[in-house]
Amino acid sequence: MQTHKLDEARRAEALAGLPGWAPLPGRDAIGKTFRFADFNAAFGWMSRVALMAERLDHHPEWRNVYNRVEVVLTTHDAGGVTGRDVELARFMDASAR
Ligand code: HBI
Repeated sequence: MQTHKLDEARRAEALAGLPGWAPLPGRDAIGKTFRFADFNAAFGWMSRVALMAERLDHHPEWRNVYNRVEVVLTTHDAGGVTGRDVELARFMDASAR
């Protein structure tokens, strides 16, 4: 798995396949806001993502307000966005459907 920072072109390529994800101004990170039917659906999804995050040893920064979850992904060890962020973002998208 990729643990080195993606260059500009590779990050753009990865983002093109991740609808709703965008680079965050002022941070070397990507972000997306997920919306669910209610708090129960939001927290259920967060629980599934948390189990995967532990498996991957790669963890999100996130903030939950009722049915909304604001997610920031970056690889602190690499100082930027890596393949690990892309992998977790893909899992988040797939498990939110
Ligand atoms: N999660 N997002 C993210 N970024 C990291 O660099 C990271 C992580 N989870 C665990 C982890 N690194 C470990 O390798 C140690 O640094 C704790």
